[in-house]
Amino acid sequence: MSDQKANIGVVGLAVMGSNLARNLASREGNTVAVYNRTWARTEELITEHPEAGFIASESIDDFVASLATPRTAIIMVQAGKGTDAVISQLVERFEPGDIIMDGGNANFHDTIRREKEISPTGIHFVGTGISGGEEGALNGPSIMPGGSVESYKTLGPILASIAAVAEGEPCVTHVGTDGAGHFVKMIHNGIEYADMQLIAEAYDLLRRVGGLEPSAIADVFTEWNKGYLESYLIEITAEVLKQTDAATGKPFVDIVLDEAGSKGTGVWTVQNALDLGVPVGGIAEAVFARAVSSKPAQRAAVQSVVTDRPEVQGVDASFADDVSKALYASKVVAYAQGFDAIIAGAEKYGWQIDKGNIAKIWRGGCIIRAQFLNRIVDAYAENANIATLLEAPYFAKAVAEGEAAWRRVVSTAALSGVPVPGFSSALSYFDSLAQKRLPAALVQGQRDFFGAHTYKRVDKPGVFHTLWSGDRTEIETEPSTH
Ligand code: NBP
Repeated sequence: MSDQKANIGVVGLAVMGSNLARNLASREGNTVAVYNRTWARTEELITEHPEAGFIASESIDDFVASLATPRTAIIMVQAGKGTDAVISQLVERFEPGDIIMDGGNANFHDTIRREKEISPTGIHFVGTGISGGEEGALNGPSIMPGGSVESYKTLGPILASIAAVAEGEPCVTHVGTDGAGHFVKMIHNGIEYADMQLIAEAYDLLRRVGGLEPSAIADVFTEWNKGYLESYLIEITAEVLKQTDAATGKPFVDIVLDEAGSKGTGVWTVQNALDLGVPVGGIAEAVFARAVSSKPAQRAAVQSVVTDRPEVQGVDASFADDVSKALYASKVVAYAQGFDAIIAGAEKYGWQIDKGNIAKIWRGGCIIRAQFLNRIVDAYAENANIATLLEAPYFAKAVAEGEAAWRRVVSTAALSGVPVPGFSSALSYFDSLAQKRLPAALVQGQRDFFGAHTYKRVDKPGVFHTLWSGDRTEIETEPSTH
């Protein structure tokens, strides 16, 4: 082993780790140590990329010895047990002041637990969300580090050197302490689910109701990508729709089995939002839409009994424009809900999260990168304490201008039998917030009737119960605890 020491190390050299290691090595001033449990992977990386000048080790001891102190190592291994195994190997060998960063897709609850376990040793543990897939890892991801403020002093400049750059700014910020980075990455993925589902619904409407072929829809999306809907997801959707299957000559989208998979971060978002009591219907509908698509037996069963489908409604040339407005308004709702979840998570777990900075670091490198995020940056810069993004003047105006189109699209879809769970749940959410009175009053009455759950009145303070099984008079009482 040479005497040269590395300022940063990477453990785990599958696709993400090796790309991140190459990205690090390509930046001025970095010397990168690499280690993988199975040597063959390390050997392949150093053979294929001699230009990176990696310091490679076959053993974890040599890897640790190859790091300059204070040591900084990034773990990029399979989330869960693999991460725990590598952490304990490093903790055994590291010293107070050293930094262990987990850049995998950890559940933020695990990150909080790990940080708690490691912090008494004086070693900094930094859970970091990294978005952008393998391409991002190599050329510049969006990076969401948690952990201590102190560790960010060392890690920040290193991460800034490899992050994507959007409008001159690196897409990295210290999100908050312990699990904040992985939490925000989770919400990012949840929003990504919603965004993808809404775009898929727009495609379905343009095809079934608008009567356009996939190649023509690709042109519509390419056009949309020049305006307010500009985003990476719209751009790649046009590319997918343009694709022709070489084997059959059919549009690619027609030869793909229509059962969408998921890796779980969307589910985590919804589970945690439920725990936090935050309505994230747009994200939940996107997760459920994938689940519905992956139920072939139920789909076939219903198709066998429902043979008479509604007639598709006639639409005019303005339909595509209506769909673009409905898509935009629904997208505003999905992002508003995602940021609500961030605010609620920050409150529950004690994180100081700058919402504008989160929108900023999503502008490059990650899957939801879009011009749109600048409007969120502006909204929080104008007033960081808005109750919802739907209140921000820019979004309020955009939604108001698209509202009639949004309603036309959702009603046309319903009458035509085209499922639009994303569009319609977003509209219902908007209407729920916009409506002065909600039928929640009746729900409270029902709860009080069967469970004495009590209710409050609109005209005076206090908590009340009606003696439903008695003489139905009202009594003032304590709030129900059951
Ligand atoms: P994988 O998630 O496929 O994991 C493979 C790596 O984990 C290999 O280096 C493997 O070593 C190592 N590993 C395992 Br498995 N168990 C281990 C253990 N007990 N001890 C030590 N090493 C172990 O790799 P990946 O697809 O490159 O992803 C790495 C991380 O990045 C994951 O957490 C993943 O969820 C995340 N990820 C993020 C994105 C994104 O867009 N942000 C995309 C893809 C993945 P071996 O070679 O010896 O088997």
